[in-house]
Amino acid sequence: MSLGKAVLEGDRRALARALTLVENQHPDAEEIVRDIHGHTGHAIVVGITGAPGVGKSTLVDRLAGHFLAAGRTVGILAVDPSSPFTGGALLGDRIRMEGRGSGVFMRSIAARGQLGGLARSTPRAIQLLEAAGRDFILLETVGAGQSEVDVMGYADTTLVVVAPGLGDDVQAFKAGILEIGDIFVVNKADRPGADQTARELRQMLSLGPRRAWRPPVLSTTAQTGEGIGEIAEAILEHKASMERDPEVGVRHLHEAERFLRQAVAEQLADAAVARAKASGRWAPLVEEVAHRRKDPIWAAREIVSGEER
Ligand SMILES: Nc1nc2c(ncn2[C@@H]2O[C@H](COP(=O)(O)OP(=O)(O)OP(=O)(O)O)[C@@H](O)[C@H]2O)c(=O)[nH]1
Ligand SMILES: [Mg+2]
Repeated sequence: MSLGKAVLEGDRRALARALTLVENQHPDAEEIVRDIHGHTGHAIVVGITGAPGVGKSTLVDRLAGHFLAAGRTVGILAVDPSSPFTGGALLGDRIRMEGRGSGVFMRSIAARGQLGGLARSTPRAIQLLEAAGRDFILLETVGAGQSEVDVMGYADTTLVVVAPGLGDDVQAFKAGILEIGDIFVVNKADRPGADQTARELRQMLSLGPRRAWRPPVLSTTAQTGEGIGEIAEAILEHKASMERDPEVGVRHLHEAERFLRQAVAEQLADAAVARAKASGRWAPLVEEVAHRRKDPIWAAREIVSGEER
């Protein structure tokens, strides 16, 4: 039986193997994704982002527990843009999550050093979890950099989590996080200053563009589970609101176009780089760019055209 088929039948070990192939960008991954593609697109993908230590994993764990109790299945992806440095923390996360039993499938995926690696592997990992029959997919990423914003582009609903005392985070909010949030969560509501942080957030949001969906600011104490039900409700309300939105069809087309464009770019890039390596031009060009003898854009032209300049 093919790995894709086994994933569709809910085989957890097959799912784990397929995710590893996707993460490593193994050539076989393409075939698996092709086999399962028709069985994807039904799950609710929830992105959870925010600065380190605000309580994202605790919140994810509680949300998973909430959905499980409602008889739904959950897949969790911890997306780590800088894995070589935080592998230890993720391992701790994983152990914590596995306490939830078989209704939850938890997995972390790392960048593996390749540029754009996460942009490639994240949507495929989501598809695998969908094919494996997960109703909700929770996607945790750290921070507020461009790669996190990109990863959150794959979520239907994005939760931006903050903790009392915005402080340095205000800077992060300028970096586009305010725009991507569909639901704002002030976690650690048991700590002093939580109400003020919520007020500050609401004020910042009121300055933003008017959208059909007004992102709510909700408070939680993830450690005790306080406020988790409201978050789950807001996620479902956001989904319903998106479905009522007449623009949704257009957005799906845009999304499909973005995926297709990305897949074309990847395939062209892979072919051009392979050709340059085969002809022995790749390593010298890398060297020339490294020593600033050649501009990367010109070096890329040479690789794409196959002609020496
Ligand atoms: N007081 C308080 N502490 C909390 C709450 N939620 C989480 N914490 C604690 O905050 C710390 C960080 O929680 P995590 O869930 O690991 O935070 P995170 O955002 O996933 O962290 P990174 O993945 O490392 O960015 C842990 O010690 C939690 O126990 C809360 O509601 N109140
Ligand atoms: Mg975490």
